[in-house]
Amino acid sequence: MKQLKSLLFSAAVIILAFSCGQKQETVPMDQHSIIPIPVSVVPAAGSFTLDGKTAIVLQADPAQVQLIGEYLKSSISALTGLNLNIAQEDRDNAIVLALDASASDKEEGYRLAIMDKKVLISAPQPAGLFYGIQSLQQLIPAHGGKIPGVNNQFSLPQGSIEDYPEYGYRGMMLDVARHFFSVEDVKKLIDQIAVYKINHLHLHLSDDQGWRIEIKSWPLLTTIGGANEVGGGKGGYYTQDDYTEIVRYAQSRFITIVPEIDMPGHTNSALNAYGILNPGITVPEATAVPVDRKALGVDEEDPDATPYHTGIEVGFSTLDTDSPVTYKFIDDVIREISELTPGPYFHIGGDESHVTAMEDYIPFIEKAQEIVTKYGKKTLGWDEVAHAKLLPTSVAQYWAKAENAIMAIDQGSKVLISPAVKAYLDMQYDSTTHLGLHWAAYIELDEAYNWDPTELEAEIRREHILGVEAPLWTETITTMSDIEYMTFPRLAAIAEIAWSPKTARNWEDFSRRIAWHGQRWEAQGKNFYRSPKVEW
Ligand code: TNX
Repeated sequence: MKQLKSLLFSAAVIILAFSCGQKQETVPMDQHSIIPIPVSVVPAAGSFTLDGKTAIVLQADPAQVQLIGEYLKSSISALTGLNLNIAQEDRDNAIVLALDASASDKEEGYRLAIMDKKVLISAPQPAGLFYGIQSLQQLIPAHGGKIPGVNNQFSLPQGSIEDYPEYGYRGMMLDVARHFFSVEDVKKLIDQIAVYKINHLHLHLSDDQGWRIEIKSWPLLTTIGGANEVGGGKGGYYTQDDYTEIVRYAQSRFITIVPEIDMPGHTNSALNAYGILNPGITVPEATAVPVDRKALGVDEEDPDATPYHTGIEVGFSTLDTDSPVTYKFIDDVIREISELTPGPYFHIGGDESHVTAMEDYIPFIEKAQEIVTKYGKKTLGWDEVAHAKLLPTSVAQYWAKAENAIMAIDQGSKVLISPAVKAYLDMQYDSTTHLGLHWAAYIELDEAYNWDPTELEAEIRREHILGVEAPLWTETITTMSDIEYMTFPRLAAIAEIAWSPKTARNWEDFSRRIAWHGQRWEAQGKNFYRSPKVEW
């Protein structure tokens, strides 16, 4: 009996030891997997133990940081299963979020110190706290799902990080016009890109195939123009309330929404709705589909309106640049969207207007720019807009032609760097990729990583560059899972180019760090491309 008791006792001891007794190995801070790589990481010996008793302490006006504290709480809960309390008083075993002007002289900078009994994230602005949280989350050795932590304790390496971004504009673009994506999908994407300190989401809200945002003064844009997509599906659109919800959600993740209405080309979805805007363009016959206005609840026929474009050919449409109605139309559209948009930019597109004569294109862009200015926004446009006289506050988005980007610079404008051959997320990874296009290039992960905005052209120098953006065009992309597959891992590479100093970047090290992210994505059920260049 005694023997049996002692046997049971030892068994219990062993089970306890395995189930909750020991702590995990701590990976030292200099072997971290943080993406984008921070400016400076100084490891120290020892660890901090995150457990159910750890508190989140807010050392700032709650109005400014309460939501950030809650974001941290829910992120930690998703990763570890721990449910932390939020408190105001300082104490041991705490993650402290402190607004502190001396933490960094950079607007979006932050400091993260992990000590024996405390984690301190300090920053001059709430945005910096949010970025500090992103780095902290990438030091937590658990990915959610099946949690590897023992005894509900998670061991974080001691050390300190000082960090700030290279560029103030770190963006992604989602084309919701070729295929429409729901508010829920866009929110999910916002959460995914915020992890990589992306701070702008450009929404391509209109194109030949679909008009995706409600304009109250031109209601048929959505009833008719919204009811189509590539392949001829039913499309969809955001009500103004939906758009506002996206804007607010993005704000809570320190992401600015940049709305784009592409003009004067890429406008067939407006010409579907209002024949009065149509200068007499021809929709490619093979993919033209008549609009059944009755079926959409619109009684009047409009013989001047165009058929739907269900294909992916570009460059056949234009607004009538001579007609006063056109300017009334774009004034209304820019006004209504600007009123819903707190961010500083309105993107007027301006690309591939192949059927607009240059002598018409130039004054059109200049007028559109004036209207954007009238409604208090700065103009963004694809690089072709540099043919027009740009305001110094306007920004040209370099996607195709360096000479256009240089023309913009020569006029005193800044450029946003999105070269199709490096930064286009719709380009296939290689010839076997089942989604995407390859007109610009195949872009493997190392190709997406190994470049620098200042090394593309001698004339495009650091001081001319506003930032970097990775666009995802969606001719071939129809689901959230498709979005994830084309976006990850490449967006992480672009994010590192936009955030981290050139001197801190290195492909070998990135390929090691990204493998860790692959594990986290896998645990989170996120789709991504398992590049053969990485040992996942
Ligand atoms: C070019 S990039 C376009 C888009 C297409 C994209 C496909 C740009 C300004 N125009 O209309 O969707 O290629 O990669």
